[in-house]
Amino acid sequence: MRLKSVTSTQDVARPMPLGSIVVADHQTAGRGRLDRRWEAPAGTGLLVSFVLRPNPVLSLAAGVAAAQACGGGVRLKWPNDLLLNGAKVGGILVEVLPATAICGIGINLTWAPPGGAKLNQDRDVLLDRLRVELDRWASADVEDVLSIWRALSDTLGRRVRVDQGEHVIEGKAEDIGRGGELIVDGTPVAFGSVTHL
Ligand code: BT5
Repeated sequence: MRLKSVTSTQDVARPMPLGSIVVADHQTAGRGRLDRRWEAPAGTGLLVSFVLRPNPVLSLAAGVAAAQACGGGVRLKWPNDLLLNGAKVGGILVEVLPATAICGIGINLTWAPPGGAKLNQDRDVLLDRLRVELDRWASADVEDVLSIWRALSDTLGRRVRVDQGEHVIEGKAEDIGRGGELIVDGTPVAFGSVTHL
């Protein structure tokens, strides 16, 4: 389904059946995680939500799919950012419902906020590639998702700060665990905002 303006493609996709795809030119209330905003002037980015089967590593699988679809050196920052030359070019938001998971992907094409990056690719060509990659990675074996995620990661091997609100964890990002958690100095970290130090 292609729409001009919506609150969020996530809201439109929510009641839809498995396999549905919602694309919009503009969102009046595009969102990130934790009530953060996803900003994009009309027609400047790919804003899409896919209705998929719930899967514990869906957010990582979607990151892998998006990085593969974008090509050209796009890398992954844990847990859900797409980076181009170290700057954020896109993000993933997975919202889990009882029977489905709504996987939202936003990628900057012709505009980026200050400090962000843009991809300068055609939206429909990118969307076609993304559908193919997401089909593949959303149903792939967990170990395959993790191993390609590791290869595409810009986070592993670096010193990081993970801000969890109440706690801040600093250390070396050593690996990613089977549930998608980041292993920092031997300790699994399940959530938080990461700064690469
Ligand atoms: C994300 O959240 O990165 C997930 C973004 C998902 C957006 C898609 S668009 C289609 C679907 N419909 C929606 O409503 N959402 C999804 P998070 O990690 O919380 O990052 C949000 C933060 O990224 C913001 O607080 C800003 O600092 C920054 N940001 C906002 N817009 C950006 C943009 N266009 N490019 C780069 N950074 C941005």
